[in-house]
Amino acid sequence: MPDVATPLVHAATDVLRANDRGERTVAAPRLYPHQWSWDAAFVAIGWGTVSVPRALDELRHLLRGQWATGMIPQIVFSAEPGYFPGPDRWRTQGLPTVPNDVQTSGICQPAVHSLAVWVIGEQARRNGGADAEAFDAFLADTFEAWFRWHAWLDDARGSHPSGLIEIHHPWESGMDNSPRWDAACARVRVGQMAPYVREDTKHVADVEQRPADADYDRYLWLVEQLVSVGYEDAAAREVIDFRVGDVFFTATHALSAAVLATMGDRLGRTAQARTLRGMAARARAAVAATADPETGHARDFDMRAEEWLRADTIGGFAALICGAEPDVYAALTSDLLGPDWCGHPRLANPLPPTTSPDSPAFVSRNYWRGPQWPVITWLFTWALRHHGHAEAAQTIATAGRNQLADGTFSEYYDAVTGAPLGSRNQSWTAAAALAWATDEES
Ligand code: 2M8
Repeated sequence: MPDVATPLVHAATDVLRANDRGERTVAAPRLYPHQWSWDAAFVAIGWGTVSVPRALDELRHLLRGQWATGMIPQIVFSAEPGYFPGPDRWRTQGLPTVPNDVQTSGICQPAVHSLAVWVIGEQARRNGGADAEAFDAFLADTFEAWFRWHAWLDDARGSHPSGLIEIHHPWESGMDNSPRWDAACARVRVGQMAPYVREDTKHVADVEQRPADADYDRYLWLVEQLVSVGYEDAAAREVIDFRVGDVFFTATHALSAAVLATMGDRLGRTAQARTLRGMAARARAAVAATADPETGHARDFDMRAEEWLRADTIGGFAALICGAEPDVYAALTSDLLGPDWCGHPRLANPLPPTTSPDSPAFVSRNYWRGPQWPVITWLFTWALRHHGHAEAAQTIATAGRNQLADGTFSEYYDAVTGAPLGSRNQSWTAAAALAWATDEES
């Protein structure tokens, strides 16, 4: 627990406790009643500031859903109702690679898990005693599982000559309806499929905050395409309409594989650590190679159309997550803090918007098309500090904490008005508040 238990820390802890279902935390109380992959990683970081054993349980529960391939699925389902699409739409059960005692979706999300293990490990080390012991035992037990996750990404999703990790669904990016995917989504040809009813729009005040129905048609159609090949990796690469090299995902894989390598060395797993460092280096080089010659910002690559995807989004700053040459890193940091991004005069809070306010695709209140997401802000502050830019990290972290002072722990915030949007009491938003409080101590 942070030494200075501020009202914000108390309130954030209460959110996690209310969303706690024993060994897993719902991503949000009504909108997302299951365990999401990258949410669980951030949530575990938040729990780590409250209880290291509880943080480790969160990650262990997520790993119950890991496929035999090594993939960590986007959702580990619970029996709670109210979310669509559920297991009956994903139809993963009974497949040879899928665990038979847990229901999961059939895609993945950004690989921030080993980063979470690292952050929790640092907390455990600071706490010492039983927490340090529990962490060491956890790492020895689960190292192989995290290794297999990165190895699967590198192998099944990293074979394109660009070296970028490919995704087969916008949901795999975690930034579902980001303008990053507009051009690639426009190429998805929706075919015949069973009708469906959305649940998400029943849980938000205004449907304009969520993806459009046309987006959902594509999302569901891509699921059909994956079902048609039994989620087999090589076949999926052939049939899927949406096949994109995701630069932000690639950056999270690079960062996580690098910190997992360091933990592997400590465990004496030197050969695996070397392999992980190789993966991290390849992924980092792939991110660097995407830099737009004009702006220096990272780009995604459409592997179907074989063309770069240009969109002025937070994805452009992917290299800040995985690291880059010092001059490149410094230039990107200054851009992020400058008048086109955090310092843009239209913004209510000087924080990274998910899309540039100057982009024609910017919508200040629509999901990943403009709003600020506290958990993404936290990730950037952690990475900036990790890569030696503590001052920039502190500047953004201070603004990030101010944004959370409204106490709603919202999923995202209107970039222009500052209004809270999406779900209230979103677990990973509470986790970001807790992580910031502890970052200041470390
Ligand atoms: C959002 O995505 C889910 C699908 O995965 C949805 O809209 O139903 C995204 O913000 C994603 O990044 C996040 O992990 C998930 C749960 O918070 O919600």
